[in-house]
Amino acid sequence: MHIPPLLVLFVQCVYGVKEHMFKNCDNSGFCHRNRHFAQQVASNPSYSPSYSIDGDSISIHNDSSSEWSISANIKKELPSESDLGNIILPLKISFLPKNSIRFQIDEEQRQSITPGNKYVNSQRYNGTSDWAFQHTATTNTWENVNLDIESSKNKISASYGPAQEYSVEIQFNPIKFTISRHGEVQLIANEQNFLNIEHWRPQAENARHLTPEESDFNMFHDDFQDSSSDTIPLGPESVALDFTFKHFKNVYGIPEHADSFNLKDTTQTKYPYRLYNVDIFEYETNSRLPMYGSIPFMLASKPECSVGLFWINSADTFIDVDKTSKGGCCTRTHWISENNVLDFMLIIGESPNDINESYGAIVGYSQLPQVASLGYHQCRWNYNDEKDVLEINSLFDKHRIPYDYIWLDIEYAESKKYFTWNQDTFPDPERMVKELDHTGRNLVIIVDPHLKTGYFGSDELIKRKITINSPSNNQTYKGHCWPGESVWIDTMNPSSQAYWDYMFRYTDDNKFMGGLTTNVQIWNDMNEPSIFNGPETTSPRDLLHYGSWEHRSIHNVYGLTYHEATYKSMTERFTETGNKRPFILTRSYFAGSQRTAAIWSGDNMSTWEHLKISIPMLLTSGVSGLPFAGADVGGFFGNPSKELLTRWYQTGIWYPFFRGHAHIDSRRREPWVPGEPYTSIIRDALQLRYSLLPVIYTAFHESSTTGLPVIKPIFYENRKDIENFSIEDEFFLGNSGIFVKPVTDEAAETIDIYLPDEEIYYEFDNGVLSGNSVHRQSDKKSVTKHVDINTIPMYLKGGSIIAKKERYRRSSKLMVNDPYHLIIALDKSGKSSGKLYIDDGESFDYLQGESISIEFSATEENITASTTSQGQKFQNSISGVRIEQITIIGQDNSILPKKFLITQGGKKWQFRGVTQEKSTTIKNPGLRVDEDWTIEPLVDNQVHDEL
Ligand code: NBV
Repeated sequence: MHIPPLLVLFVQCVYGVKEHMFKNCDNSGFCHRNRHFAQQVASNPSYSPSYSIDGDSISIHNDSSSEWSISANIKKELPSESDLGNIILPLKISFLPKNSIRFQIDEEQRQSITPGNKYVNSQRYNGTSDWAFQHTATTNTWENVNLDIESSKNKISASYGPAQEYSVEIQFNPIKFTISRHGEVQLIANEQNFLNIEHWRPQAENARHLTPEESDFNMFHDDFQDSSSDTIPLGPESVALDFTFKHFKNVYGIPEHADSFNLKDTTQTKYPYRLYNVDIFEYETNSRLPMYGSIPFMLASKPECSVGLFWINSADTFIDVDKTSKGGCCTRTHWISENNVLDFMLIIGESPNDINESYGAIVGYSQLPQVASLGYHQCRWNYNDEKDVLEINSLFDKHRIPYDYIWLDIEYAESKKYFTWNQDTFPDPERMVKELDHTGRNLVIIVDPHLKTGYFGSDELIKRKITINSPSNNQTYKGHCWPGESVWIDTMNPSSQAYWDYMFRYTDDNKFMGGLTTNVQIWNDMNEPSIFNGPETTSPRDLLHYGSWEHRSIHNVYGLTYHEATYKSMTERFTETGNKRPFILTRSYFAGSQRTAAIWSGDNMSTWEHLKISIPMLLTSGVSGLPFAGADVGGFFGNPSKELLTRWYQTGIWYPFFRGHAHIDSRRREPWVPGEPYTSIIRDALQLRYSLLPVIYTAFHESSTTGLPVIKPIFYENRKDIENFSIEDEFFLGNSGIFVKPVTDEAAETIDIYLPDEEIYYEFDNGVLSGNSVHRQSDKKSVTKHVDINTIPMYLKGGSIIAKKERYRRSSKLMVNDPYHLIIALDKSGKSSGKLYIDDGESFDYLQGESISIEFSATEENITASTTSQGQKFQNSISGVRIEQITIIGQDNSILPKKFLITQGGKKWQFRGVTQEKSTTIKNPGLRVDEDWTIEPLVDNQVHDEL
């Protein structure tokens, strides 16, 4: 490939420090071969694909009215001179709930081959979906059954969806899968004929298997530095396919990368977006290098339609994005994975949230976290001992700063042997945890998957045969990590769970967490897995897992199997201690991780660029179905200036997962360390976060049922304006109407805020409505705001109603019975609406209906709250909770009522509000939160007869 010299320079600057550690497309065998193949195909107009669907092999299954699938064989023709015949690749197309179609392609001959290594499973791995899909979704149901299949000699087509608005066309030769809406093509698989499946062949016969378009680069060995010992026992196995997003200019997703929200063109670099979970500490920004987690899900959206693509593959994957097409024809993408079956899902809908909803119906929506885990988390590597922990705990109180969790990093354990305590520094963990419990605070302890050799933790793994193994003898693999020589638990092995459960048990005979109160949770780090002496900081690809699967096939999902095992063990633990929801933080993740864990963006740095990039990174995570995500506040490596630390807190309060963390060599930087005025500003920011916990929890509840991102990109709110699609430094908080643009520039004096639509936006000043409002001027879509170090640019969109809790408490647990302040922000036509979701915030009882959902609505006639609740237990427990204040804000007070008639629980009473220029406040209206109510405006001297 020819790269212009200027670009080489640019690429080298961007990829300075980390570049040499990780493969790029040029030096990765399977990526190089597939790009080469694609270039050959693209440059040869008379290319005739080797792949076609055998029309005679088609069968359509509709065993019951709700189960549909189509199966067929794809023939791969080998070069004519090779006399090897055809390779048969069975294809299955199934219709999944909510307008998703899944395509799976396997390789038939793998049933009968004998691999070079007798310990290796020679099939193509097809278990990725077993981990990624939520278990209830695997059944093949189709909701809008009106599937109308039409066949002809060269294609089958079917329409589906509400009112048959969607259709799929399966063309046999050349193969093409086309998805349309109202007859208009939206997404095409294999439009460019990049379909390529490297079938099994013995090394000695390789030449006879190659077509003229193929290259044999690194098929049976690996030239890349520390990968050269890879035995590659099954030779080349890659799968690749192109997808064209028709008339879509913008595509999003495929985390994790420290890059822009709207994905970039990658065709002129050797760095396609890469998904390969690695320990990339001190990572650089504006980079397509792989990071700790992988979600092979891409979203494309335009005003009239949205589509999603889920590439169900846990092997090393590169994705080329091509935005060079002329005239806005499309965004083209090329997906290349090292091995496994070729498996993907295409989703279609109107809005981006439709796509999240359909995708989540398959892989599961985000867990509903405990409220406490949405509070502030204070971490550092390390709080040294019990005294240190308890001192930090009381300093928060001294400075009147709320927090919920304090964290222990790897130094708590004796010689980094997880499941032990260093007796000198933590002689009595039970005492410490009880002390935290007094003020409703909690503890998180780190447990990594590498277990030091020579102690019970690892001995037992070896005895039970639940380790990751070496390919040479299928016995325990030993590598290096923090504790020195270590072994790794194989959480793909179902037998690992019982051992893991045992290690986290609550019972007193457990020396680690036995007897510790229920407010202890777990952090899973280094689970890519990170291996210091492994290639690319991770596991050799030919290590073996349960089922004789090579690590190569499951690499990107290993982290999920590990944190899921921890989640299950903690759930088990909590059944002994009272039905609490576990909170697990994981560094490595895959599609589906959202069901059981939160994530953070790993080892960032104390720089303004890292602060800035955290926003697009978290937006990306949210649109990819994993909203419970954060970044280390303050930056992990280095020492932030006081200004940077303050701005980071002001930004961090919007992270769905909000934790301050720091490297062992960095200076202490808890909120009181920078001193005044910074400490007060940070306190205000933290108190603002706590006051908004009801809004944040409501957003999480919505996310846990519909897949909506918790920090929501502005094109989810308004898709009419095309500019909204590339904004990556502003967002909404769920559907609440809270709209934010954090300040992420040093010494900023002004900030330009792009307004998403023509509605009124009411300004907050230090967390309190200021009475000012902004709206788009006809000639300009942005407004310029003056900022100082106190400013967090934040607005409430006209038409919204939110509920805050405004009293300072030491932790969220102590806020449970606090009253609410309702803010009603009228839109241009004098209306607004909003939601509040409440439950006990910590148990699973909400799944039995023990919760209250409240819909608020305001019109000229009245303001109403309408509550829905199935369970009585929770409702009784909050019957004493009141609304202590209602603020109604509008464009001017001429439309604001001043006197009201309130009705609740069969009683009526009158109330007078305090009116200012743009708002009316009703103080202590005496309303309960758990019952419906109505407030009607009265004209000034009107006395209501019924009273
Ligand atoms: O456990 C120590 C650190 C941890 O603080 C950090 O958050 C992780 O991302 N861990 C990585 C290992 C060492 C990193 C240099």
